[in-house]
Amino acid sequence: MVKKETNSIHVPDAPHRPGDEPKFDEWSYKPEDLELLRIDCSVEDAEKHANGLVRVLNDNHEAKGEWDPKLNSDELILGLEHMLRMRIFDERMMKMQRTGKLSFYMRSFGEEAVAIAQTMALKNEDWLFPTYRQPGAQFVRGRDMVSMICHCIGNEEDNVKGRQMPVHYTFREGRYISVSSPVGTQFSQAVGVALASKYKQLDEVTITWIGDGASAEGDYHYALNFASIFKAPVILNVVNNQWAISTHSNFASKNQNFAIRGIPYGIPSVRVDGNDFLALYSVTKWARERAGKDLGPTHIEVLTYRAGAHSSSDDPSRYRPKDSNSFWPGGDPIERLKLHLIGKNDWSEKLHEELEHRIDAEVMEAYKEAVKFGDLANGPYPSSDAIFTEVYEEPPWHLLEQWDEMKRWRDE
Ligand SMILES: Cc1ncc(C[n+]2csc(CCOP(=O)(O)OP(=O)(O)O)c2C)c(N)n1
Ligand SMILES: [Mg+2]
Repeated sequence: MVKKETNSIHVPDAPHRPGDEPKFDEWSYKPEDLELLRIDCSVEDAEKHANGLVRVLNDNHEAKGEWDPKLNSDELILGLEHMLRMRIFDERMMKMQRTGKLSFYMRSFGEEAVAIAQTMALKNEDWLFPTYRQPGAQFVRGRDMVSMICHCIGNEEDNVKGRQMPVHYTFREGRYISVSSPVGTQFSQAVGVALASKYKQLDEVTITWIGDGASAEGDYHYALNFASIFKAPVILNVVNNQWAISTHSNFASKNQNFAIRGIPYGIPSVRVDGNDFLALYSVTKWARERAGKDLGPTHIEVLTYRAGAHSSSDDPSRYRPKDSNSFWPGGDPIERLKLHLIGKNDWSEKLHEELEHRIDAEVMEAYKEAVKFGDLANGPYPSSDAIFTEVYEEPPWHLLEQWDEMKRWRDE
C-alpha cells in the first residue's frame, strides 16, 4: 500500500473562538434590493432572492421596499407583544431551571420573530411542524401559559404526561405537532401531511422548521425531493442561527448560503432576515399564498443568530466569543420592531415598559397556578403507567410483560 503525504481529513473550524473579536460579514443588503416575486414565479426567478436577503426594515427601522406587508399598527403591536411574552417567559423559565424547579430548558432568545411572525402570516387551520426553537407559535395560536409550564415541569397536568423532555410541546388544538428530540424528523413528516391535505382537497398548508445543523441530515433532503416532485403545499424553513450546540454552521454545509440548496431541487427559494418581523411575515404570507394556490413548496433560509446558549446544559463561552450576539448584523428582533413602531408614533418606551411589567406578572401568575398541579421536587407526577398507555391501542405482549414487571417492582 502506497501512502500519500497529505491525507488528513479537512475539519472546518469556527470563524471565531473565545477571546476573538466576533467576525461577521457586514450586510450590504437593503430592503429596496429585491423586488416582490410573483406567486407563480419560476425557480430561476427566485435565484436572486436565494442569493440575496429579503429585508423590509432598514437600518433606521423604517419599512421600505416591495416586500413591506403593510401591516396595521394593531397587528404589529400584537407581534411585538408575543415576542416580548416569549422572551420574558423564557427568562423566567431559565430562572426556574437554575433553582431546580425545571429539569431542563431551551430558550428562543434572539429568534423570537421566527415562529411568531411566520405563524401570524398563516391561517389557523395550517399545520405547524416546529423544533424546540419555535414555541412562540403557541402564543399566536392561543395556548394557555399554565399548560405550557405544566408540560415543562412534567407534573400531573402535563398534557404529554412526562413522556417528552421540557420544551418539547404538543398542542393539538393549535395544530402544533409534537416536537421531536431526534432532530430533523419533522421535515419529511410535514411534507407527508401537506400531501394529505392536497389529496383531501383541503385549503390547509403545512409549515416546518429545521436548524442549520439538522439540515445536514438526510431528512432535509428527502423532504425537499418529495415536496418538489409531488408539489406539496408546504413551507420548508431552514433556521440558520449559525450554531448547532457548539458546532458552527460551516460543519453542516460547505456553502454558507443555505437558501440556494432548494434551487437544484426545483423549489423557489428565498433568504430572509430572520430578525426582521416584517420581512419574515411578508415572505411567509407569500409562500402561504403559493401553497394555497397549488403552486407548490417554498424553501426559505431564515438568517438569524442564536443569541443565547443552546440549552440550560450548554455554556457557549467555552466555544464562541462572549456576547457575540451583540455583533450580529441583524440586531435584535424585539428592539427593531419596537423602534419601528416608535418611529411611526405608534409606541413609546413608556408603553413598552408597561407591557413588560404586565407580561412579567402574567408569567409569575401562570407559574404559581402551574405548580398547584405539582412541582419537580415533590410531584405529583404523571403515573408511571403512562409509559405503557396511549401508545398502542392494543399493547403488544412483550410490553404487557414489562408493564407487569414494573408494577411488581413499583408496588412492592
Ligand atoms: C438525530 C439527532 N442527533 C443529535 C442530536 C443532539 N442535538 C440536539 S440539538 C442539536 C443541535 C441542532 O442544531 P440546529 O439544527 O442548528 O438547531 P438549533 O439548536 O441551532 O436551533 C444536536 C446535535 C439529536 N437530538 N438528534
Ligand atoms: Mg442552529
